[in-house]
Amino acid sequence: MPLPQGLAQRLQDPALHALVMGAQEAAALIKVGANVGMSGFTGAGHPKAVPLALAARLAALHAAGQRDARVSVWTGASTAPELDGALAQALGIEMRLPYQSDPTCRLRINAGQMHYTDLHLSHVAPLARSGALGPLDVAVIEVVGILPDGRLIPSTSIGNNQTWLDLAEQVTLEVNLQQNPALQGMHDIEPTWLEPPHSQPLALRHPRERIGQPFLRCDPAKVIAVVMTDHPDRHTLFTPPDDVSAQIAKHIVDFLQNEVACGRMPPELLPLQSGVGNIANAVMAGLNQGPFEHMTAYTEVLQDGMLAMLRSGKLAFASATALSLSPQAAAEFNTHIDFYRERIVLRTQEISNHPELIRRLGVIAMNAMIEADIYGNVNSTHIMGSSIMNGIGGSGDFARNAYLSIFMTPSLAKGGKISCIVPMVSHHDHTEHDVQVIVTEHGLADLRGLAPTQRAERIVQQCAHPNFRPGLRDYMARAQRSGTGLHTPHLLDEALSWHSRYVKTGQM
Ligand code: 0RQ
Repeated sequence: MPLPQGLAQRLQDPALHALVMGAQEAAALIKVGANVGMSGFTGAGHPKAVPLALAARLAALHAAGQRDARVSVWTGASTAPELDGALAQALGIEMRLPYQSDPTCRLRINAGQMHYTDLHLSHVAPLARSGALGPLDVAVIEVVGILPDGRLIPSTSIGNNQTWLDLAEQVTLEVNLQQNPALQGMHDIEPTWLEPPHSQPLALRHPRERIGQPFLRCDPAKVIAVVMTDHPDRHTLFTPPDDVSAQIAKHIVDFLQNEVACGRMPPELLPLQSGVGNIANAVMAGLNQGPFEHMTAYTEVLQDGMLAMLRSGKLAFASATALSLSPQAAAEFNTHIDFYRERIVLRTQEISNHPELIRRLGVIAMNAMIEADIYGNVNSTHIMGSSIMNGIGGSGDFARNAYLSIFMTPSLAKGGKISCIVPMVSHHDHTEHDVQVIVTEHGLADLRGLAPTQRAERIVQQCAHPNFRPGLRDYMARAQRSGTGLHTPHLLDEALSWHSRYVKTGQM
């Protein structure tokens, strides 16, 4: 049978021709109860057709009364409606890990209808290889193409793909015609890992360096299906920077300028890491307008802001594990892909987020948060202590190991009803020990070298919204008078009262 149009150039390994099939057929090969490792990271490089077909099959089984018609889904990070959304909608997920940002998924998790293990992204592959997560039954991996010798040209994200290909008993490949064949050469896939106590130093000293090959490896005997797709990545729109995010960006640029002036940072800065979301994107826009030249990035996600910095020349090079671009930025990327291939490398997330490398390169970590408390503990994941938003993602990998760890948020949420600076965070992701700088639109609190009560003074003064400063000061003063321990004074009966007040009255 001739290959479907467009697939012949992409699927060059003749041994796999006989395995070409439709998404429904491929989905039918995935057993109920399987652990499925899928590609995908921040809406890029995820399989687009098999998960949808799998969701339809699981929904039909549910409708027929099979209540255990579920699979467990492991990825690199967040995906898109056609993967997380569809499977969650179908009540088809037993366990999801390690990161999601899908509204339906979030709803199901918070309703107790599916499990979610929220992991540091650098921990996922070693945990999976150790066997602690259980066996991986199937990998479903999007690729740009397959070479005559079976090597795989990776897509717009790497994530955990090589690990899933290594561990899975069976492999389904989605060849996506939408992905630009000129992506070939942009990736760096490291050689096989040696596990402790035999692991070796990772020989990267600059974001630009490479330690592997630009292809994913796969044992051809494992491949059970090849599916052709022709669908774009998620391509979420970013909101243009507003006054609040522009102010946050300005505080960070001013602070970094001062770090350079003090000799703590070279003029081109140290490699940048930037988290997900609109604020992180706006900070990159601020840096693009700022005074620094020849910057580099050692990050996990490359959003629009960093792409613009590469285009302007402010950013000389970026290492990441995934692209996460708006439709306009994706078009720009594809039009000038030869330019970007010289300036971007996409790596395995175990490498992009590796503590050894983040520490050695001296990364400046800049991540958004949900709330911080007066002592500088940070909550990145939970609303009012209980409901998951997205997950910790790579923020912990970077914050804990960075040269400089910055967390940022608007001072208010929900139209001013919530203060993002609170007496005590309602969930802990990053402890005070991993948080050096907190920024809101009101100012920047440099917490380095300060004791807890000094940190509290500075955070309230610099970062809290003026409407909430008197309440925070009153709490601090009374906690200090309580005398139960003056290193990090708290009123245990009141520490979370701001959150419970919001839950009861809709206002902190
Ligand atoms: O809720 O959408 O219902 O209005 O939280 O807030 O202001 O849109 O913020 O898009 O920058 O995301 C921390 C979630 C920030 C993100 C977080 C509500 C607010 C809104 C989102 P609505 P914004 P952003 C590397 C780094 C963890 C992973 C990470 C994140 C929603 O940055 O997921 O850093 N980080 N990875 O209204 C109650 C508060 C709130 C609040 C905001 N204090 N209380 N609700 N909200 N503050 C990348 C990866 O790891 C992949």
